Amino acid sequence: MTCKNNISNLPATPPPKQTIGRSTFLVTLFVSILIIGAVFFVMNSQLTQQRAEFNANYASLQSSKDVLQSNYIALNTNYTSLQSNYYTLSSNHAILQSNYNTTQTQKNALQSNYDSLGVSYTNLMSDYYFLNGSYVDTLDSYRSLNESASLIMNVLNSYTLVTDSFERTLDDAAIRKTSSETVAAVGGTTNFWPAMQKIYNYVRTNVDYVHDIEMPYPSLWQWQTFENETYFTNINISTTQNYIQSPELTLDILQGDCDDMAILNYAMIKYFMIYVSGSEYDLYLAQISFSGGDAHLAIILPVTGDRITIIDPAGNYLTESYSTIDAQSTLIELQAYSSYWNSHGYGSITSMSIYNITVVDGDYNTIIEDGNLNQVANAINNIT
Ligand SMILES: [Ca+2]
Repeated sequence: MTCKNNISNLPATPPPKQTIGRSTFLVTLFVSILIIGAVFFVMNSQLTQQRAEFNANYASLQSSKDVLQSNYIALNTNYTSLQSNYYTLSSNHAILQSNYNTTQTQKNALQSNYDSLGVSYTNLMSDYYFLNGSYVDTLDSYRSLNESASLIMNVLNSYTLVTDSFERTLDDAAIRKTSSETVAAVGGTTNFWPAMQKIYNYVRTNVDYVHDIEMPYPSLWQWQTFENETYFTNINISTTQNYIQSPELTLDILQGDCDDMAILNYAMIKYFMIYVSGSEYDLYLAQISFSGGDAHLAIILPVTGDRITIIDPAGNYLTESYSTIDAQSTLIELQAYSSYWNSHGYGSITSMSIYNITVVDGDYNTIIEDGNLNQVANAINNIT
């Protein structure tokens, strides 16, 4: 207002410069407004666009944030689970470590024991080989000793038991040692019956009856079986007044008892059969028991027709007819023989065992064992 008043006071011709300035100002103002408006529009548009982009970015970020949040929760859950598992595994690890340590300690102790046992095993094996060597040597010695003991028992039995003596007294070598006496006894005859008579007479004439001496014999023994071998133990040696002489010894000393005279007579008959006449026949040795308790040995010659000849040089008995050797019916002759002994105070014959010796090796067959007279007669007759 102050200005308007100043202008009205000025000269009528205003300077042109003042009119141009207002229009210009208005135009400028208008243009400015336009420009400002345009700029504002442009800026507003840009702001709107940026805001939309921002909103879009914000939504995207929000979405990403939600995803991350979800992942975070899942990861956290996994983490918690893993943490729990870790604690469990850690606990198990501690237990296993403890067990491992304990086991390791035990393993070390066992290893120590194993090493110690290994040393003991080596020492024991060494001892075992040594002892086994000693055992084998000892067993060999014991086996040898047992064989010697068995041999000694067999030898003693061969001197005291009639049947055990046959391999020593009546094998081929034993009977051939009677050759000169047999040949001398039979006096050149090869006739069987006269030869039997002459041999009997020779023994009767030349051999004196004497009682046996006492001999040791294995009266009792035990045995054990070890590794399929039998070992004698606890052998008890007793003595008995019985001694089975070889024919050679009886001819040498010209004395003996019933078994020595019967065995010599048997050997001489067998020598005659085999080496003089050339015809060998069966010939038995009879072991006899009397009711009075004594025992005896005699020869029985089986003859065809169920007959026998009893040859008993010690008993002074020969089966005869008219004072000449002969054969008689088996049972009748056995009964006569039993009566003969009964009449001499020995009692009747209660049992007889009959043996047929194989001269080749001294082995023998048992015709009958401990039979009475009837059984013995039947056994002999069944063979002849
Ligand atoms: Ca004798």
